[in-house]
Amino acid sequence: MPSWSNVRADFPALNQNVGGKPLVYLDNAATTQRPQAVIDALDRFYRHDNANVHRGLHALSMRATDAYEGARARVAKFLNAAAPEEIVFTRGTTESINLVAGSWATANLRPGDAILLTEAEHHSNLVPWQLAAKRTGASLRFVPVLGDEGRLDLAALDRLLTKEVKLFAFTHVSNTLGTINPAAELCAKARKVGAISVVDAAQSVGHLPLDVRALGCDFLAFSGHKRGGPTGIGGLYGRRELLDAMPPWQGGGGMINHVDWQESRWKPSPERHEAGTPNIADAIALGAACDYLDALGRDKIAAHDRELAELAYERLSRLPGIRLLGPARGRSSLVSFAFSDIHAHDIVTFADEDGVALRGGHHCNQPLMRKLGLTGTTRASFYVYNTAQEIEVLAASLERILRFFR
Ligand code: C6P
Repeated sequence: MPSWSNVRADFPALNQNVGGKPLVYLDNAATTQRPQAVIDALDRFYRHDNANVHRGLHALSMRATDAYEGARARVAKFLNAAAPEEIVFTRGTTESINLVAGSWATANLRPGDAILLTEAEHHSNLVPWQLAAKRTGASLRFVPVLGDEGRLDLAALDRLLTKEVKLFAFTHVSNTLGTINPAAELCAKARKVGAISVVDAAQSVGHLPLDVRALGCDFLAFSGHKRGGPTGIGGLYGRRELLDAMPPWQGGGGMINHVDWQESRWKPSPERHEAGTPNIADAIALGAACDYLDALGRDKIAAHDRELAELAYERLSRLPGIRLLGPARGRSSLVSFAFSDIHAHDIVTFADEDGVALRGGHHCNQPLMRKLGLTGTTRASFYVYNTAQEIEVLAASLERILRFFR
């Protein structure tokens, strides 16, 4: 049973030195570390239960199928979906958004329709819609973000959300600004004009308590690896009637009821959208990550994240010449900043000498960076195992870097 008092001990990769210094891992928005419970779930599956799912009648295949479908039910419970069938396993957020863009958007959008996005979207929630717009003749609209605080311009949103808008896709938490968008309010606004809502929850699932029915979203995309789960697994939550009405976006084994030479008929969701052998072991380990996070307590995780991010924002604001992005308070678990005289890649390289792992660059938000007049930022992002003391190590490292460059 995990507990906050020894949470770091649950994550083996944290227990190492980098360049002779204890590792301070602050690149959690890119990917978190995995707890032993997740590593054990992978190991157990491959040692004891490894077989393909939904196809075999032998003992191992039945055990693998039960564990895989059990993981789907576990993820559904984690998100408070109405049924396990509302969860489609995918490679992650990017693939989930591409699934909706490739299937729902292709089937439903026409010339004259509009797709509404925000200016703070990750490329994974922008490029698939650009492709869908090209295919269907729909246009793209963008809700502006206001200044460095990065909050959405809700007055502009009300003007942009006209009846032509058939789909509103937005990020719950910005991976560059740390802004938390009012997701339930945005979904309600979309519903009012009859638009489908798609929430990019890459940076919120496993950080904020999240309930898809309370949010009132139609689709929600997430990744396992940003919340203690394995890479290569994530999911798409979709309302069941939408998923069942959508055409398949990929064809292959496992998703059909009947195949003939010229035509085939599809299974209902979720199988319809999971062609081919799925990522069985990682889905099962994702279920183990849900158990781990629930045992820690999701309200407590959110409070811990927020406390560290606000502490970091306050501590770093004392560094001369720093430009901090995103709101000072009520922010998500990351702090993003820039210095006009030092490139983000130099900061990340020098911080690495102090054992501090950061990320520098455009964070897959190129248009937003251009709007902010930046080429990139440096980002420190936190998770359950990070501490206030590590923020002091980060601040000391940045002070050393400033002294070196100035
Ligand atoms: N952001 C970051 O360092 P995937 O790669 O499919 O797991 O997640 C894509 C994605 C989508 N939306 C948001 C808001 C994201 O932050 C990400 C991933 C990483 O910020 C890698 S660029």
